[in-house]
Amino acid sequence: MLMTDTELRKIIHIDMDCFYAAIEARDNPALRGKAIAVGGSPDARGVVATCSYEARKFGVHSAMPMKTALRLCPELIRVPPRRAVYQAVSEQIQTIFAAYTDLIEPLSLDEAYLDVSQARQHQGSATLIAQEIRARIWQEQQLTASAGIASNKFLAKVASDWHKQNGQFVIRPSMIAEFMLSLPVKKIPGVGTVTAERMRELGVRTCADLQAWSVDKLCAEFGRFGRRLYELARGIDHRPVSVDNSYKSISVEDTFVTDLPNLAACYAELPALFRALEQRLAKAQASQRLVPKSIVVKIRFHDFVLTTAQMTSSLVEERLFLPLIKQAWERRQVPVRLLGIGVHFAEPWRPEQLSLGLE
Ligand code: DCP
Ligand code: MG
Repeated sequence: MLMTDTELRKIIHIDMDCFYAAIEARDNPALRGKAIAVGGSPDARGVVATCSYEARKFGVHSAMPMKTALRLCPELIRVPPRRAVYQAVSEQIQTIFAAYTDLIEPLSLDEAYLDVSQARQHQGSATLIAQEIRARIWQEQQLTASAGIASNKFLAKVASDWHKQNGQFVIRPSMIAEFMLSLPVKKIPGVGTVTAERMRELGVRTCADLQAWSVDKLCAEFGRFGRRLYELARGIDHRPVSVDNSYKSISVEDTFVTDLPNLAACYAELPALFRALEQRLAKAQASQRLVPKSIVVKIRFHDFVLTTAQMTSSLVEERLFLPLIKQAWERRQVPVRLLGIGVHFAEPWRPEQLSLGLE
């Protein structure tokens, strides 16, 4: 049988349940069954990296300021992150995956796509392979994972969320057409809050609603993303499981027709640059989780001398670039012909993750 038809692929998406929080509860029995949040201190404007399901009931969620989390859930127990431990667990889990396939695409420390189309175990049954992987994660790490199984990455990821936690769900090719009808558009990668809201205004809530639109109409409304939306709304996704498609960094820059004479002029260019950077980030983040590691400013002075300034940061905020611009400009204090800003990302499955500043 020819395996060139992408519909025949077998993709598993594995996602650990409450990853950091589950590890903390595993290692400290006193935390089990409690509302806990892993993250930085509320006094240091820390944020929640993740929290237990008990805490989620109170509305606590990832990326929320710890202060807000404690207000919503006064009994919340805060646990500082232990990144080296999470990294080590992640590496252990990767070795389990590697027993089944070489085609592994990690999305973060706790999440990966596996293409098991060629796997030999269990007569190639992706369902049984996923079950065994989850059982081995439990045996070796006493942690639970959820899995989604489908013929492409989009559906596998949707499926892994379906029976969370400690569950798995298969979307068979014969189920796709019906499954898509009721799927909310928010589940489509690349459809964020803003696009979903715009779709809602246009009367589109589910993929069935979107299916009623022609390619032309989709492109007229959503630009180049329209073509992809046409496919995704039908559960079609040809993206391969790629072993390393990670963004190392994203940056934007502008060369000015007239040189920027001073620091204030450089500051004045920041809002436009930052908007462009945000757009690039949003696009990239539609396909993978990117964890910012540091932010950087690049300045080329009128005489073409280049300088950069960077700092460790897991946040990408406009105001954070101001001191970097200052630092870079003050080295020469002459007019500027090019100004750029950017973000470097941690590679979640490599040791650099250890330097990730969550606090
Ligand atoms: N993480 C983080 N900051 C975020 C989101 C996540 O540091 N804004 C970290 C902590 C999580 C881990 O990444 O434990 C995995 O993220 P998930 O989104 O998969 O969340 P969980 O695994 O915690 O929960 P779930 O059971 O919903 O997968
Ligand atoms: Mg997870």
